Amino acid sequence: MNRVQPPVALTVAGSDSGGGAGIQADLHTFAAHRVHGTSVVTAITAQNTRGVTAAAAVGADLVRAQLDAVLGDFPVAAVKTGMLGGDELLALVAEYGRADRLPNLVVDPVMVTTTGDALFSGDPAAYLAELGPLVTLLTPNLVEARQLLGREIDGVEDMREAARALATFGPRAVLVKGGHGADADSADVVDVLWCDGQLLDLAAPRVATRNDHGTGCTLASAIAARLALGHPLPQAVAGAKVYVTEALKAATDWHLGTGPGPVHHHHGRRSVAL
Ligand code: PXL
Repeated sequence: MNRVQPPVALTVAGSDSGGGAGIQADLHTFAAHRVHGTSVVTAITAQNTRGVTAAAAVGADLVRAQLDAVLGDFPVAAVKTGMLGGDELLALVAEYGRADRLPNLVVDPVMVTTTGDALFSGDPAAYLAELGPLVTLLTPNLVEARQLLGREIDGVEDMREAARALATFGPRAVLVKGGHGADADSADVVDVLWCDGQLLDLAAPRVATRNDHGTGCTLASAIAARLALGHPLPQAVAGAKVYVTEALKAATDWHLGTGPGPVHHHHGRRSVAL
């Protein structure tokens, strides 16, 4: 029996009613890491594997109240942000960051779903201006990195350049993810990590699956969970990538909806009901 209490992580993100992305993916991921998950809900999406049919932002006052409730009581060791919806909640999160209340801050700059639905209505440049210096790790995919920088990014050398450019806005580290890249036929997916002035290419085998809904949320929250557990940043990123690859592999045969379904967050573990 493990009687040691778990570290605490916080996700600030939107709800995905289909349970594959957003808050639900983050809490699954924290639980798989044996980290206690707390959550601040920023938006509610009506969503399944086929797409988003409705969405509403949670008001800034209620988001503030959730942040105060969690941060005023729990020893939060790491924070992940996902869907912030627009400029107002972005500014609110930045306010808590500037007050030093968001340790080990992993920011997934969520802009659109993989099904093409917009999840951020604000100015992409505001992400860097507001949050840049407060961020431990920024995790844009190629689409988000293009929007943040306002230019095309093609190929790994360009991703390295983009990571360097994003790092000038002040984060300790930037992970530019190549998973949705044009080079979909290559055997490996290459992400580029800029960390403490060094560039690293991180390759992982490409998993042939249609069930990739929520992989970005899952990766960012796995990194936050590992930071909460005390892993150094580069190791947290590398370990989280292995976790996501295994979660993708374990769900390849799932048909939980007719569109791209969730990954298997609890792969490798027997049900507690067995
Ligand atoms: O993966 C981006 C994302 C973030 N947050 C919510 C989502 C999605 C993608 O579907 O639904 C709530």
